Amino acid sequence: YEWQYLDLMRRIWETGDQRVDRTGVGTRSVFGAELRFDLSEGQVPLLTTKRVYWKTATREFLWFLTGNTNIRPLCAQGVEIWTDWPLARFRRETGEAISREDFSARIVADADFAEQWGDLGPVYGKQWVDWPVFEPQPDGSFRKAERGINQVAQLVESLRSNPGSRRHIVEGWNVAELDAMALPPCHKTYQFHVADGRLSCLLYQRSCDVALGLPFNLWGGALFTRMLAQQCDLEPGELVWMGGDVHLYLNHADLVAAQLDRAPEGSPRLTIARRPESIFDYRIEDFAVTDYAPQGALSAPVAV
Ligand code: THF
Repeated sequence: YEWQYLDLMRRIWETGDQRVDRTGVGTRSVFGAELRFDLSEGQVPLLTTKRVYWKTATREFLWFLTGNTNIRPLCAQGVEIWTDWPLARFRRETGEAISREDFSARIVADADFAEQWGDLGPVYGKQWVDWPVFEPQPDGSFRKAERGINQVAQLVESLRSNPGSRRHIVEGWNVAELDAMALPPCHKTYQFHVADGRLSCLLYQRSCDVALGLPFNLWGGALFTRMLAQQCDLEPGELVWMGGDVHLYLNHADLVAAQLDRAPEGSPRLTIARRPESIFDYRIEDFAVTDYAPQGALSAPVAV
């Protein structure tokens, strides 16, 4: 299954069109791609051609489900994959030349500082569990309701009560709030499908950093599907991934060359140790990966 990933990587590197992107780093990209992964019998699309930090990706995913949009709980767990965006804003607005380590430490140590500088705006978590609702008032104006829509809770409910529905969707692309987000959502739409007691997921990603982001996003899609299947008494089916602008950053050339030189080895499995009360009660200790002996880590800089 992992060959699909490597083939996509090779195709982008060899045939993608090159341009200077938003970040100024430059990319090669193709438009429109599809990958499919079997999730039955514990299989997960966890790459073996480099070490993928699946616990980091899991912590990020559980953070989405809390609805929190501040990097503080991530930094407190040693997860720094979102730190660069608040850090860039801090440096830009204060002119202070703080290191990433010191910035992250300050976010963890100082709640007020974190509140002021650690928030990413209404990104994934907020839209997933608290999509804002506006209620019409007698005078014709609109007022923001105290509680928004919990799409994830509704999804669990709809999978249980109406599995055959074609509306099992979690959407991150809140058009009205895009400007307030540090980054508009990349993995913007998750659609679920039940057939023969099997739960499948279609993950649509508008923009995809194939070297750094995609391994995390595939893991996230598989994890979400497994948690939902467990909560709804379904068997895991398939993960279908679709990308819009699917790209490789030009400064990832060394990673690409090294990874395309490797061949997949083994098939990792994901097990979930217990069945929590709800989709919101999973903890990092609940997840275990077996048969995972990845080839060496390949590091590359993230474009901000
Ligand atoms: N922006 C860009 N340019 N790429 C992305 O992958 C990306 N994301 C999120 C938002 N904007 C993005 C952030 N997610 C890593 C992984 C995921 C990220 C950001 C960075 C990363 O650096 N991974 C390294 C190190 C992991 C670690 O230190 O734990 C890796 O080797 O996997 C895609 O959603």
